[in-house]
Amino acid sequence: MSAVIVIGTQWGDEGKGKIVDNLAEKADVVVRYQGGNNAGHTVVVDGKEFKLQLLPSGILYKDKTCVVGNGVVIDPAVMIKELRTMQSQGVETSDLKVSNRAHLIMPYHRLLDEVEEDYRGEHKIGTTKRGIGPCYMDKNARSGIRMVDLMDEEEFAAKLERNLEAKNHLLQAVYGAEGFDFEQLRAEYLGYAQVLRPFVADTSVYINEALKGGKKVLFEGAQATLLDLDHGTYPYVTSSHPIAGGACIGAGIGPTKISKVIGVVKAYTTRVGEGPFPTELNDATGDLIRNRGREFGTVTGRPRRCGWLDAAVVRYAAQVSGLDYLAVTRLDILDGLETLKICSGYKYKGQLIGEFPASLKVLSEVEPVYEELPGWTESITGVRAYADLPANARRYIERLSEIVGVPLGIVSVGPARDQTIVLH
Ligand code: 2SA
Ligand code: GDP
Ligand code: MG
Repeated sequence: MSAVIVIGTQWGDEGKGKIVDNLAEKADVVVRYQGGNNAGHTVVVDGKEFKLQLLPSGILYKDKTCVVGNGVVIDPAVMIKELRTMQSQGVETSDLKVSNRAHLIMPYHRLLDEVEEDYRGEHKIGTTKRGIGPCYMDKNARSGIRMVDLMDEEEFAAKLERNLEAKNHLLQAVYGAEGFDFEQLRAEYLGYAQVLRPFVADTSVYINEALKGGKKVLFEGAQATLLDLDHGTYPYVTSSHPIAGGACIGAGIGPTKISKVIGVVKAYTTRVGEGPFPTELNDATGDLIRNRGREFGTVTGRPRRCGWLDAAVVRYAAQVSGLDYLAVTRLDILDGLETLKICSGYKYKGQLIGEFPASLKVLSEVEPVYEELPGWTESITGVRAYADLPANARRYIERLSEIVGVPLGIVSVGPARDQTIVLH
């Protein structure tokens, strides 16, 4: 391994944090490349639960350098709070590098996220309301404020003034909301600048030098394929690029440097927020999975929508990210279910369709084609070798691998570090 990307293959919360934590043991550098504090990664170490939003999961190791890349949008208040929380939990946080090219989430982004969601009414996206979308909008509109600007008092004040004029107008005139005070925001953010200054660096230079020096770099995706701005279920997506290609842009490395791409697959499917979900279960089985799996948003606490494993979704993820192998998580949550279903494809108006539909109208009308497989009765949380998994559990994930056309690499049977079976 020299440069490995870990991505989510479904709608997020597949357990990427746990898999990254597992792989990070052998890495030197762990990099976040997109998203912001809309992400929630829960990692369990020695029975202790750590919840990460902005910091890479590698932070939990003493000897890893963690990088927050240029593709991430940073709410400085959240980053500082997370650093302090980690420190209070005994985590060493000094070896962190934050890209000088990363964009800043401002309080007006958070407020815009709220008022824009309200304005969408029944067409709401179900965002996390952390200001993610409005921040990426400014980035794309070429009016955003970057970390490098925050490090320069004058530059920051000038950019804030210009932005605030436009944002206050938008908030007040269009949404009837209150605006923000320039002086107050300036002082607040300059306070953050002081705390973050030691971490700010040209992280693309750092990562490329690390790779040249033979270091192992792990790229940690947040959200997932079906939430990708281009390849997800648009417009019910996030505003960044969680797919493997996003790592090159969001970290500043060339595609020729990537050695492997790992797709994390939850053994069933979940989604938070709005948008079509063909294998969703609005019944007792869905409730059972939600309750047993404690499927509630890490950031917002929202109940996650639950459904059968959709291998058509994972096959699509393999297509757009070029997956080398699959890391299947949460297989233990399915313990004791008599029968399991895997969706192998979709029918639309009675016809089998090959490609993953771009049209949400089509996707919301497709009929999943299911294969039924027998479940297993025993608990698998104590299993540590692939051969010791019940035959039906193996059959279930091997069938997934067959449909997707990507080999299995890791099977996770619980949240703890040692509840991991490595096949590759
Ligand atoms: P946003 O806030 O603009 O990124 O929301 C746009 C869509 O992206 C979804 N989204 C997520 N889906 C799953 N997990 C996410 N992280 C948190 C978690 C979510 C939480 O780990 O549980 O706590 O609710 C995440 N972040 C964004 C979001 O639901 C919208 O559909
Ligand atoms: P992420 O956003 O992809 O990192 O996933 P989340 O952290 O939001 O959600 C995954 C949850 O599942 C976390 O609470 C993990 O601790 C937990 N988890 C990860 N792998 C397993 C597993 O194999 N079994 C069980 N029971 N829990 C797991
Ligand atoms: Mg999550």
